[in-house]
Amino acid sequence: MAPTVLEPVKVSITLKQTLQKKIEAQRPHTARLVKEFGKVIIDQVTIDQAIGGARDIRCLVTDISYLDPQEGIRFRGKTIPETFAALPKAAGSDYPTVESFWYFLLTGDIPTQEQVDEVIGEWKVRQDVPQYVFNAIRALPRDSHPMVMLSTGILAMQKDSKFAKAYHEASYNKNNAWEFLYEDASDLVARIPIIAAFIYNLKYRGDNQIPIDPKKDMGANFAHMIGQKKDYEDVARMYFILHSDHESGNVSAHTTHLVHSALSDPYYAYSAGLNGLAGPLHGLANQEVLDWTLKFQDKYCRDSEPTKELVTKALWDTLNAGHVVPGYGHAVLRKTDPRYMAQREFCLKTPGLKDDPLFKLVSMIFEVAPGVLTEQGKAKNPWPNVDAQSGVIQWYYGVTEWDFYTVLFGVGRALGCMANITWDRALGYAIERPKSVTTAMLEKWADEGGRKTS
Ligand code: NMX
Ligand code: MLT
Repeated sequence: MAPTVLEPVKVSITLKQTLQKKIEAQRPHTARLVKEFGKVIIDQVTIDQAIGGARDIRCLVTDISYLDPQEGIRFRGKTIPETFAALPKAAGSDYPTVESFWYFLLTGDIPTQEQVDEVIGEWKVRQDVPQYVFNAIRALPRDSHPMVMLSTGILAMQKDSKFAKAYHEASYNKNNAWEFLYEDASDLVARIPIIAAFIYNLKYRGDNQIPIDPKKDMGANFAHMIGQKKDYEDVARMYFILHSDHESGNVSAHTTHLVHSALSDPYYAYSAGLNGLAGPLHGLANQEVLDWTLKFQDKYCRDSEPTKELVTKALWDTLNAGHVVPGYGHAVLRKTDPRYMAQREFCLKTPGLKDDPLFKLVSMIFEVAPGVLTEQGKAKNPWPNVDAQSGVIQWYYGVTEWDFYTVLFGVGRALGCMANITWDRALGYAIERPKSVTTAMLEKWADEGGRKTS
């Protein structure tokens, strides 16, 4: 692909300088908490948590987003509608650019238009993906899952990691480590949509690659590069922002944080995070939802319209076969995911989409599934999550290759993961190393009525 280098936009204070000020202001808070209040108890651990996926144990710290079980996600203290309302919008659009959101995630500040333009320009310089990355992806069997291709592409870039190189140089220290991390993190978020578009075109458009449009922001350029029309630009912007971050404990964010905590660079760390996102209980659920819905149409509605009765039967058939209902339930949320609602509202306000048969079917599942899951009585949360609604939008706009949907999730999730590990380095977070115990120890503590701490 042709190199794209734009003249840098001049701003009085750059994103990196703003970030530096924020980091310097935050460091004393973290240092004081550890030094003066390090032994203050914030949680306790029970046997079912130790065996059951560390659910709800408070042992990660991030200021980038927080997930309340009832309310859902807040990015830097703002709900989804507040975030969309506050950020400067892309030209001619009701949605913010992804670049403005990146600025906000990293700093907590709402950027000015000038500051957004600086990031857009910076990403244009950073987004030239080395040819060896495309060669590595091209060398994979064409029927590899697109998540394998994305993870491989990200990992391939490791050889040019600025963080890994700096680590072995005399100038590297704990104080400035974040600056090298920031360089890799910014390169990675700028390049991942280009790699994703390359994979899409390689797999589904006969390797018909489309060059970067240097005049477009990230969301608009992604739409352009996968051969979509203008009306997909907001879909891309909304999708990437909504999927960016969900506090630190989810599998992709936690994996990225864990791997980076060994000072593995962002490429190693996010490639690993993507491998976690590719699991059917996590990000792959978005392709599973489409698969389930289309199979439902094929099996139950060949000669009839979908009805609530047929959906109910199909849901029970899924549960009775021992499978999960994809797109429903959550480890933390106990209400409908506001990311589901944001996408549903997008569908309802988009002429054509609101009357689309697949959207109507997804809405019918929304009416029926929570009751079925409640009646079954296993899932702690019977309500839909982000994945139950995202695929139908892609499908409507012609991105019908649903095994690509988790790649889209991975492009968005890079924003949150990269912002988080930039701050991990800024605040000097330690290598992660929880303690394990044996079953015999648990049985002893159970007999004793609890572990004796002395
Ligand atoms: N369909 C059927 N059973 C479910 C569902 C569901 N949608 N959700 C939870 N359960 C079951 C779960 O498998 C478990 O069964 P068992 O005791 O036999 O192991 C029981 O209910 C209790 O699970 P929870 O504590 O409610 O859920 P947990 O925190 O363990 O898991 C999920 C959370 C999201 C993994 C789970 O709800 C699920 O598998 N959902 C379907 C897959 C999905 O949509 N994943 C996407 C999540 C969002 N994302 O993008 O990452
Ligand atoms: C996510 O966005 O990561 C999912 O909703 C899963 C989670 O938060 O655990």
